[in-house]
Amino acid sequence: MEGIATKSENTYSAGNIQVLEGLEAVRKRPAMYIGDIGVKGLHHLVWEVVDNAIDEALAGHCTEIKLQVHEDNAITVTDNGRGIPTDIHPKEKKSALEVVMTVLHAGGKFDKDTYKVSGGLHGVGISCVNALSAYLKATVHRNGKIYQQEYERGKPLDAVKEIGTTTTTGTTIYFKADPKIFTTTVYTYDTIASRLRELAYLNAGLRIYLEDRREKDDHHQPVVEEFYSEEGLKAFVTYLDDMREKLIPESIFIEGEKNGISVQVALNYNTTFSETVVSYVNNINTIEGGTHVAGFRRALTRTLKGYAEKSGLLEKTKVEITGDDFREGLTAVISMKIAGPLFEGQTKTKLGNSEASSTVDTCVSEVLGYYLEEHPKEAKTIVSKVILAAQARQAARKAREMVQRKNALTGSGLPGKLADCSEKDPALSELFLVEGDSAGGTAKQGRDRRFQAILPLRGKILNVEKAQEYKIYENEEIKNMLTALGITFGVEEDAKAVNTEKLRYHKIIIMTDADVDGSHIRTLILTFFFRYMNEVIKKGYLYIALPPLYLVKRGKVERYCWTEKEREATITELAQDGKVEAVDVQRYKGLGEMNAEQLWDTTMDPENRNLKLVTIASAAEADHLFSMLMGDEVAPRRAFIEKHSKYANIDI
Ligand code: 0RA
Repeated sequence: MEGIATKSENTYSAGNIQVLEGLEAVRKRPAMYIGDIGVKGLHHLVWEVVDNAIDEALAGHCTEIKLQVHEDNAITVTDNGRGIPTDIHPKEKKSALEVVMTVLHAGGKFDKDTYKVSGGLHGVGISCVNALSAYLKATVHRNGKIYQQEYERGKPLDAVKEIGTTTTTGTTIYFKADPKIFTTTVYTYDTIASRLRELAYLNAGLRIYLEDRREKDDHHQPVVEEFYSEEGLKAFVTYLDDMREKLIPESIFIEGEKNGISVQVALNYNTTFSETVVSYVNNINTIEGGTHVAGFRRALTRTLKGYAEKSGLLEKTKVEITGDDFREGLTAVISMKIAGPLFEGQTKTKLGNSEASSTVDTCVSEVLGYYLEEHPKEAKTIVSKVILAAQARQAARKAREMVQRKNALTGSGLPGKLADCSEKDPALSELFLVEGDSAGGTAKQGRDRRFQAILPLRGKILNVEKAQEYKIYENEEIKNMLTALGITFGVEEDAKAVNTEKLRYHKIIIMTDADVDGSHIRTLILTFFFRYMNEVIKKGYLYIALPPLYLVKRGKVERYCWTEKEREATITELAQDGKVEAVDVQRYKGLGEMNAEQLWDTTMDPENRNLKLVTIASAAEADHLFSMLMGDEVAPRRAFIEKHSKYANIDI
C-alpha cells in the first residue's frame, strides 16, 4: 500500500478548504446525511471519523489509529496524522479547525487539488458528526502546539484554544451521539471490530486498536483488540479461506496503477465449489459489485483460458469451458482506489465508473499472465480444477433441467407438501419454510390462508457448503423449495443465474425451533440462500420468524416474552397485583409446543409478530461466517456457538 507506513511533508494550508453550507440542515434531516437515525446511522458517525483518519493514512501521514468506546457509549478516535489544520481561514476569518468542524463539506475532500479517495456512503464530512453529537471535543497536535475546541450539537462553546505544546502531530475526536437525534446510542462491538479488521487488511501496515471500556476482562481491564496486517489483501484471502483447503500454497497478488486508478487484487482457489469475490472501492465494500468486478472476471477468464489453450491442458477434455468454471472455488479480494467514484444500485454499493472496468482488466491480465508463465506447477493445478468444474457443471445442468422439466410436466408443478395461499400477487404473498411436518401442520392450521403459504421441510436439509452443485438439485427439500418459490434458471453461459422474476412470494420466512437443532436448520437454509439464491437476500425478501421463548402466566393473564429481560420484567409485573396465585413460566423450545392459535398470535400474525430481515451487511463477514459454521473445522464453530449461544443471532 502506497506510503501507509511512512510519514511525509506537510503541504496544506487553510486556503485549500472550500466552504459550503451550515449544519442546521444536518440536524433537521439527519437521515439524508447518514442514512437513518437507528443503529446503522449511529455507527456511521464512527465510520466518518475513522475514514478521515484513514485518508490521512492513504496520503502517507498516519500509521496508527485508536478507537475507544467509553462506558457511556461516547467514542474517541485518535490518529497520528497531520492534525486538522488550525491556521486562520482567509474567507471565514476563523481557525480552519472550527471551519472543518462547523461547516458542511469543509473537510478538504472537495478540493480537486488534493487526491482524496474516500467518499460514497461515507464522506459526509466530520462536521456531520459534530452536528449530530450532543458534545464533541476536537484536540489537535500540530506545529508543536496542542489546540482544542469543544462543541454542543455542532456549536462551538468557545474559540479554538492553545492548551499546551507537543512534539507529535495528530487528531483526537471525542464525541457523544445526541440522544435527541438517535433512537439508540449503544454501539455494537462486533460491527465496529469487523469494520476495523477489514480496514486493516485493506490498508497494509496500518495499526488499528479497538478498546471497549464497556466490557471488562477477567482482570477488570477493558477489552482491547489490535488489527494489523503486514501482508494486506493476501492475508485477507487467507482469513476468508481459513476454514477451507487452499489449492495453491501462496495466494496470487496483483497490483497496478493506470489513469490515476490504483488496483490491488489477491486471489487463490480452494477445494470447495463456491465463489467468494469481495470488492472494495476506496475502502467501501461494493456489495453489489460493478464495473471493477466485471473487469476482473473478464480478465481472469480470458487469461486463464488463453493459458489453458496454449499449454495443451485442454486437449484431452471434451467439455466446453465457460466463465463460471474459472470461478468455482475462487476466493478473491479486489480493492480499487479511484477519484470520483460513482456508486449506483439499490444500496448504492455498485460501482458505475466505466473506466474502472478496462483498468482492472488490463492490470489483472498483465500480472496474472506473467504469474502463470512463471509458475507452471500452480498454473496446472488451477487449470485442472477448472476442467473438473466444467465437468461438474454439465452434471449440475442436467440435474437443474430435471427440476425445471418436472415443473413444466406436472401441471401446476407445485410440491405436494406445499399448502399454498389464494393470493396470486407475489408482493402480497408470504411463504413460511417450517421445520418438521408437525410444526408444519400447526402452521397450516394457524395461518391466514388468503396470503400465507406453508412449506414444511423434513429434518435436516443438505449442507450446500460441502456438497457439489448437482447434488443440490437432487435434494428433495431443496427441489421443493425451488419449485414452491418459482425460481427459474438462466440458459447457456448464465445457466447458474437465478431468475427471481417469477418468484411467487416476496416474503420468505424461515420458521424454526428456538433450540440448537432449530438454529442449525436455520443456518443450513440461510447458507443455501446465501450461496445459491443471493438475489433473494439482496432484494430483501428473506426473513427469520422469531417465536417467543417464554410464556408467563398468572391465573388468566398470559404474556409471551422474547428475551430473558422481558421474562423477568413480566414476572415482576404480574407478581405485583397482590393475588395469591403463583406466576408460572413456560419455556418454549419448539414450535410444536404451541397450538395453532398461539403460533398465529405470536409468530405469524403480521400485526403482532417479530420478523427479522436477513441482510448482507458485509459480504466478507457473511462468507467467513458460513464457511465456518458449515465447514469441516469443529473448534471455531463450537467457539462461535458458545459465544452466541443465548440466541444464535446470525445477522448476515
Ligand atoms: C482537513 C485537511 C487536512 C486534514 C484533515 C482535515 C484531517 C481531518 C481529520 C479528522 C480526523 N483526523 C483527521 N486528520 C486530518 C489536511 C491537513 C494537512 O494537509 O496538513
